[in-house]
Amino acid sequence: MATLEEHLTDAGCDEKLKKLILLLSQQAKPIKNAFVDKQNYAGTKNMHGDDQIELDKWADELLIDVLRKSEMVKTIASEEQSDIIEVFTQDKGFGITLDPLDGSSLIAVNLTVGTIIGIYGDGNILQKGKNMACAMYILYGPLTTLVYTIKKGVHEFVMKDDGTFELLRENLIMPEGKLYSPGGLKKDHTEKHTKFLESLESSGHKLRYSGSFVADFHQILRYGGIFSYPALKDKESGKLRLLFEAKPIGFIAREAGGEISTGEKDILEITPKSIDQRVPLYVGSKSKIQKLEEYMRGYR
Ligand code: P6P
Repeated sequence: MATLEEHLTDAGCDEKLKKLILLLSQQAKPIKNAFVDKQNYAGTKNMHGDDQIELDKWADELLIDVLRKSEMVKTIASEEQSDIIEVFTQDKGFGITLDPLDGSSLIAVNLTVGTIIGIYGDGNILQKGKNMACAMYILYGPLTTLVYTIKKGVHEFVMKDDGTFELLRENLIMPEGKLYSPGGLKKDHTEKHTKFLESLESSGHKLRYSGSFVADFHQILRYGGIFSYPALKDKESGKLRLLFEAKPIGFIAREAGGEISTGEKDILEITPKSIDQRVPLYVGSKSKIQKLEEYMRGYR
């Protein structure tokens, strides 16, 4: 089966972008190897108020370091950093958004977590998600896998012992499906969201929720359905981050025939106002998102 490098070459991927994607993929093995002895809480919080484990910080530093040294990157924003990092040696280059270890608290209970990456060709990470050059994620689960798109389909690879990636599935298309992932506490759900979830249950949808967005999304990508982390009664922007989670995952969802929405509008059309911006988020099968938006817009 094709390697990630062969697949990118066959897809006609821009040489520098290919080099960058491969460089990022090569960090999967060292990050996975660090799982065993870096899972204690570091006693610090990130800008979003999330408690950091040692691995959050270690993976973040590793990725930022290799990106700085790559001489291909102008701008880096990470969920674990409070400010945008301008790589001053570069007057042009790619912009990168990182969620180094989404769902990291689940490592302690041996559940799947992942690295979510967005890549912007002109270095501007504060533009609409639809303009991305690439979105990818690495899942550290029973297998270590990598999913990427450069708007030429969505493709999945599995990591081999030597840390290289081999094609597992090509041109993934999100099925209609019948899974749903209901983020947030029920007591904090708005009435209209509660009624939406009830409609999914009454139409036979099955609940699947792990607490790692990237892992829960991957299940929706493969089996179909809808993931939600909605506006809450006390947090109208919900919990998930526009830059680090919503835009890259939405870019992949769209390319696989799915959609991503705030419930009212397309998240890939939102121009971020700040790097810590949160958005209410529904991502899943196109028809489900379309029905959801009609329902939410018409709700009285
Ligand atoms: P809750 C992980 O911390 C995360 O950012 C997402 O990966 C996940 O979907 C969500 O938060 C889980 O939040 O409130 O269910 O713990």
